[in-house]
Amino acid sequence: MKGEMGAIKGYELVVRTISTVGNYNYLFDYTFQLDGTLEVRISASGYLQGAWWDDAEMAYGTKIRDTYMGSIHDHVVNYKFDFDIAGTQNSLMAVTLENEVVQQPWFGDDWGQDFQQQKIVRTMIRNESDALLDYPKNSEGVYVIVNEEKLNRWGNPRGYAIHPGMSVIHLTNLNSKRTKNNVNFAKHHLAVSRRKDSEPSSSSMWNINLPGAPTVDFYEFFDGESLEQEDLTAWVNLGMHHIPRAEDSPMTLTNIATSSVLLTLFNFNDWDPAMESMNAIVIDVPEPGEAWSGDENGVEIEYCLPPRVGKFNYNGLSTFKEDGTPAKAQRVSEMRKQAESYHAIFASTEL
Ligand SMILES: [Cu+2]
Repeated sequence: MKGEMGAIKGYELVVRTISTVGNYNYLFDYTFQLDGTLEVRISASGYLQGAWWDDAEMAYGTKIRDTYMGSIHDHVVNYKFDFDIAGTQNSLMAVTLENEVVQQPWFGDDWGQDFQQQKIVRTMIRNESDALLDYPKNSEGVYVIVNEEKLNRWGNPRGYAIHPGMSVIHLTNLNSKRTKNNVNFAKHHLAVSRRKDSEPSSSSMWNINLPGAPTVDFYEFFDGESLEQEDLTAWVNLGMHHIPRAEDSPMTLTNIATSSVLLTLFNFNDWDPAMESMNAIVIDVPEPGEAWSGDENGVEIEYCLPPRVGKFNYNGLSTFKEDGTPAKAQRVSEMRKQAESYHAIFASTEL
C-alpha cells in the first residue's frame, strides 16, 4: 500500500564441524537459508604445508620465515550430493548463455541490420560419459538437476541448481604420474552419475599408494549409462590452489582459504518460498520528522544467543575410551604416540 515498506528478516542455520587432519584444521559448514538454498563450505586453517627454505625452491613456494618455506599445493575435497528432486527420478540440464545474430531492419545502412543478442540454451545431458563437467567460463550458465515429469506452476521442470561459490577448482596438474588414475575425481569441477550402492565414494584411503591402478577409479563410474529420469548423484569439488603468502604464517587464514557451492532452487517452487515466512515486517513511512512505526504481524523475533562465555579457564585435556567413557588423562606426547600408532604398525608391515 502507499506509504508502506516491507521486509523479511533473514535467518541462516549454520551447522559446523571441524576436523584436524595432520597439520590442518578443516571447517565444514552446512548453511540452510530461508529460501531453501543450501550452502556447503569448507575452510582450511592450521599450520601451512611447509618445508626448509632454499633459494633454489623459489618456483615451488614462498619464503615466509628466515628458514621456512610455504610449499605450493592444491586442496581438492570431493562432496557427494545424492539429489532427489521431487522424487528419485531426475535428469541433468545445462543452462547456458549464448549469442545469436538477428536482423533488426530499423537500423540504418551505416550500422547494418545484423544485431547480436544473448539467448538461453537449455540442453539435457543424457549420458554419464558427457557428465564430467567444468563450470562455464564467465559464469555464463548453470547446471541443474531437474525432474522432467514434475513441473512448477509455470511449466518449468522443478530443479535445484549447483551454483559455484568461492574458489571452485579442480587439480592444477592433470598429468602427474602421482595423480594418474587415483584422483580422477579431482580433475573436473563436478560430475554427475547414476546413484549406486556399489559406488559409495569417489576415492579410498588406499588410492594414494596406487596411482596407476587405484582401488577406486572414479572414471569407471562414467560408463555410458543414461541420465534420463534416473536416480542421480552429483560429485562436486571444493578446495583451493594454495599459493603460500607470509600472512599464512603462523596460521592459514580462512578468509581466502575457503571454498563453497550453493545448491539453490531453480524453478523448484512457483515463487520465493521465503515469502511464506512469518518474519515479515511492514513499516509505515511517517511524515518528515515523525517517528517510524512498524507491524511485526504479532511475531516476536526470537534470539537464540548462547549464554555469555565465562572467563577463560583450562582444565587440561579430556580423553575418552573407544566406547565414549572418560579415560585417564594422558600427556600430549602419549596421546600423539597413540594416535600415530596406526601409521607405525602400517610402516612395519610394509617392511
Ligand atoms: Cu593449504
